Amino acid sequence: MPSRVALICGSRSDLDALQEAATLLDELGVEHEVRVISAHRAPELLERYVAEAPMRGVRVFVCAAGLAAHLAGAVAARTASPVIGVPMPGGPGGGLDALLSTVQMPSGVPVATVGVGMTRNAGLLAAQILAVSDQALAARIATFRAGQTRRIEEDPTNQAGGPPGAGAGAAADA
Ligand code: RP5
Repeated sequence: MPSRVALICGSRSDLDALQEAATLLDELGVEHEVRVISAHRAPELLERYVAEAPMRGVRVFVCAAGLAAHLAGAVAARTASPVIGVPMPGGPGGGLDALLSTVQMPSGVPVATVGVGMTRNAGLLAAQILAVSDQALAARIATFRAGQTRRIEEDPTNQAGGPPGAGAGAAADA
């Protein structure tokens, strides 16, 4: 199946965190591909990747990067497809540095920015964007959301299954 979401990070050091977005997309049945491409160390590769990914079916880009986090902005400069930025922690600003680098885009080139390190939310937002024109996916997301609500309602102290929505099968167990 062709990839519908591109998950890109700026360094191998971001990869484990980005995997949480991949896991969420797996749970929702959304095809995706993962790449490590530094906007600073490999700008030409990034340029080629952004140009070619839509031909494989990619419709949304998720970009996770820390420090001077220009990855999402560099991708957004090269595509009119939706770009979701994930500022990564680890820099001297504890992620605030990356947050500002990611979110403060100039007028005309938006990046939808999620919270610091919130790769899972980025995956969910990517799925929600695709679901605007995919009723079956919209139904799976509704099931996912109902599941995390139900788990809270059934266990008000929220002890049983970890954080709401966490864990394999979250989309399927509602
Ligand atoms: C950014 O700088 C990366 O996205 C990563 O979050 C951070 C550190 O990268 P490495 O020095 O670990 O490759 O470009």
